[in-house]
Amino acid sequence: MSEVVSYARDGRIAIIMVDNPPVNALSLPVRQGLAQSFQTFMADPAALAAVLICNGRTFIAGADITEFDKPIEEPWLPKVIHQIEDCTKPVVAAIHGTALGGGLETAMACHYRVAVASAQVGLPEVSLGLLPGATGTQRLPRLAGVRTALDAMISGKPLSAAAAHQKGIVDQVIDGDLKAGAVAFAEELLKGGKGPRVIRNIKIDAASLTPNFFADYRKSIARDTRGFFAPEQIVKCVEAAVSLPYFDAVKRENELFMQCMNSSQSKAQRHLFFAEREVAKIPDVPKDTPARTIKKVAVVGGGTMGGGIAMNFANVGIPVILKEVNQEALDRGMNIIRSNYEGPVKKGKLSQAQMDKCMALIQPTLNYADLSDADLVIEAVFETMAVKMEVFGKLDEVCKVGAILASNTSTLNVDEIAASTKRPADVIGLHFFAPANVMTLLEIVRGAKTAKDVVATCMALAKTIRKMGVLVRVCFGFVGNRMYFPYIREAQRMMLEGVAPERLDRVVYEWGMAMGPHGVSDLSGLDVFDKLNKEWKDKPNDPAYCRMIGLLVAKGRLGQKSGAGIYKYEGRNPVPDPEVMKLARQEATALKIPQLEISDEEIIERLFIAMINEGALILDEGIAMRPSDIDVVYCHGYGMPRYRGGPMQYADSLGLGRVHSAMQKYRARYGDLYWTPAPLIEKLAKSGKTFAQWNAERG
Ligand code: T1G
Repeated sequence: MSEVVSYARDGRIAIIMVDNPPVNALSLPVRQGLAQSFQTFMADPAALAAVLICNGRTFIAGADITEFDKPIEEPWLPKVIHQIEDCTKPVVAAIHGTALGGGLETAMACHYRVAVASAQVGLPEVSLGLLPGATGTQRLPRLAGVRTALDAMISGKPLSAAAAHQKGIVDQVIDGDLKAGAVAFAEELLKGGKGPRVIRNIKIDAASLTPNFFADYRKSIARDTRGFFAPEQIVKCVEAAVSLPYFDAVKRENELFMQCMNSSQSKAQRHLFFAEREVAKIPDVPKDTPARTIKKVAVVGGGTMGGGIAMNFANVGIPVILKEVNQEALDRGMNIIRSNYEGPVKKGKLSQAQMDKCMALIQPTLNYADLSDADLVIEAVFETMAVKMEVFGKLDEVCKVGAILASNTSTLNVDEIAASTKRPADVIGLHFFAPANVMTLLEIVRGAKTAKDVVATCMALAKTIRKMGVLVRVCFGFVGNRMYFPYIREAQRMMLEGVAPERLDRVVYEWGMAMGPHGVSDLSGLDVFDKLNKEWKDKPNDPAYCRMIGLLVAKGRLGQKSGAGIYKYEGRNPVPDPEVMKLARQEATALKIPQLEISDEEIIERLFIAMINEGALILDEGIAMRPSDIDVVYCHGYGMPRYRGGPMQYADSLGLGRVHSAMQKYRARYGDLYWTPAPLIEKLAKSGKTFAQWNAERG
């Protein structure tokens, strides 16, 4: 018997148990063990039915994703799936935890499925750029219907046991002990003379589909799946399920699965899956570092950011005090929060009771004294060092010993802020991204003196408030914004060289970004960028640097908020403004900047290679711990599509040699100032290695 799959008998019921921590993934030993155990089951005359169950925290949570980057060894999962299904004695899957991907596919190979109420089932392969490649695209439509199956596979979202039962995926929800319940279910089958229910033999009722069902379905998912490869392959598999005999459709599924698996998109999305788990691992802060208890939070500053930040804590039941300087500002802050909750209530995504509960957890105040028992205080006031220093001086006076003092600054020096207090070890940066109650990224800025338990506390807190916490060090712009500056710089430069904003933004949108750089600049506010540029001590010595932003701000064109910026605005809709390119041409003449014919490829190259080079400098300086951390920052905070995997994964997909030669090409045209390759890029281009290989070798 294998170590990860055991065979035993409970009376006349065989118990086949998988025990492969942490999530019972279907690694090669598990597939071999299952094949062996079901052979034993069929050869065991005393076993009249079988229960497939898992030890540990969950039923099988899928194929072993770590196996995908090497040749998958036999027996492949579909073969084991059909061995289970072809058993002539009934097999019952007993589900707890999350039966996901290959786990649910294995459960659907079984003739029946029972689950505890807390269990979830799903086919999330699409989030890995894959499709359910072990007959899941054929079984789920047979069990739950075509529409439910498509929705589950395209969204990747799991269903609760109750929902799965209601849809016919699960046959019974078990109260009490799962194994006992599953054995009892199997006994009932035997008593009732019920044999195997072979899912593949269930006919899909194609007549129930409207003539344009698949065309309409494709339209309905187009916006949410823009640029992704796998979703269309899933729809094709379900079309095959409806129109082809089962094994022909399974063959089609396998062909499309291999296309997905070998795609750069899936490599990028699988990279992100592991990257999002790696971010929590801090080499010099062990996992068991004791965290401080955070029972009460205070937010100083009730503006858009402060209000959004406060909501994150109220949403998870943590009381928050919101402090402002005067009643008018405080009322405005509370109204921002109220309207942020009213939106989802109106859309039915939040109940009025839930909103009321969250609102009741946010206590407004004008007095610093009310912050004295807060465990964590987050400052979200005006982005100038003088104002922040004043706030931290007050916090130093009133906050209790052991309180964590955090700044939401997006660029200022957290070490300088810490130095203005008597407790620099308790000071950290918590950089939320607007809208703070929506964006999942949280840059956790570790100061030179920040205590390890403060780091551990904030990393754990990020998970609690459902944020992706990425630990970064102090520099101007930390990781995300610092890499965004050269990206904006190149977009601005190309405007002076004759590339209209609407064209550049369209090219970038088609590449996959949620919004082009000019649209983002207008959304964030050109004055915000202009102020940063003015405050930036080491600003490049280049008169053309973001010149158009400065000119437009001087004309009162601040972006969306003033009705005009790089674009004119009809409501929130950006409209190209010929005046802007006229101004750009005038400025280019004054600056002696030639108009250029710039291809779409050059637009993408200059924007993203400038960003990648800054990322390499950030790694050289130790501001980010790993290249994959940078990728998490960009896919959670800057609208980079998951199928690109992030800037550093994108660089790896291009090859660092190509990145390096692009840098040299632009260096020849523009000089060393912006286009000198980072030392790490020089090194990797020479060695032919990727950022990922370099990171793995560092250990
Ligand atoms: N393969 C390998 N390792 C996995 C894994 C998997 N499927 N799932 C999780 N891990 C590791 C993870 O990297 C982490 O490792 C540890 O387990 C705990 O995970 C053929 C092709 C199950 C909901 O997509 O969604 O089946 O960091 O931190 O928050 O059609 O893990 O500790 O070293 O996430 O409690 C489809 C992926 C695969 C499910 C648990 N299945 N996993 O969440 O723990 S493709 C999935 C999850 C497939 C078939 C197709 C979650 C979880 P480490 P964790 P968690």
